[in-house]
Amino acid sequence: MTEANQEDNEIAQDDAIDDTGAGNIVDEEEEDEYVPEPPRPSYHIVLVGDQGIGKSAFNLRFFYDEYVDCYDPNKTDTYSKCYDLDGEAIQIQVLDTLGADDSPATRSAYFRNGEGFIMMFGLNNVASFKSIQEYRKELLKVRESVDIPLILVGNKSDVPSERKVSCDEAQQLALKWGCRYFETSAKTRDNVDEAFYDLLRLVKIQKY
Ligand SMILES: Nc1nc2c(ncn2[C@@H]2O[C@H](COP(=O)(O)OP(=O)(O)O)[C@@H](O)[C@H]2O)c(=O)[nH]1
Ligand SMILES: [Mg+2]
Repeated sequence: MTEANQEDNEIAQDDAIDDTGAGNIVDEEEEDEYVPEPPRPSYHIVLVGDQGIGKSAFNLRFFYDEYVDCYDPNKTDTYSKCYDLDGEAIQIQVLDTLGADDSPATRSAYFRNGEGFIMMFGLNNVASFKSIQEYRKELLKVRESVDIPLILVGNKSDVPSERKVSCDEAQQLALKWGCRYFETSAKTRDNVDEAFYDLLRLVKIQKY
């Protein structure tokens, strides 16, 4: 074989190898390799308060940016979504409760297991403002601690003409509890994200 022929032969062999696509197979295998995502930190939030004050509307506004005027008052459910908290992907789970209609055993269970609590009352509803103070006593009793991430929320700020609990009264209560107070509207979305965000940061500080 001449030198030129030998060179041609080597090139032909290289081409033959390339034609098999062997190199590509290796690449594809590497690309297809399954690398599971690390689990996202999870945050278990509980929405507490009397019926009719807007817990479900508040929750659905946060989760789906929808305002639901007539949500089944007897429905208790857990909602879950991925959320960006200060640049970190986290998984939020929110339990939307029934308030007084939950049995004491059910309430004890979510008070025991929740990591952050939205203590809500209706700004147009004095009874719900009293109830939320009772719910907090119950929560503290179950946990045997006062160091629990929670916020106080007065909902329905979009109807100031119906207001029955003053901002000052609510702020005084928040001061006594050592927590932040938010006036929100599930209807207009006012302060809904701010309230959630604040609570999630409190949970993060305590949990991680
Ligand atoms: N004006 C006004 N109405 C609200 C607001 N949030 C809830 N509602 C209404 O209050 C009623 C009870 O709301 P819902 O979310 O079912 O209360 P829940 O029983 O605490 O879950 C519904 O008719 C809602 O449309 C709000 O921010 N503003
Ligand atoms: Mg509800």
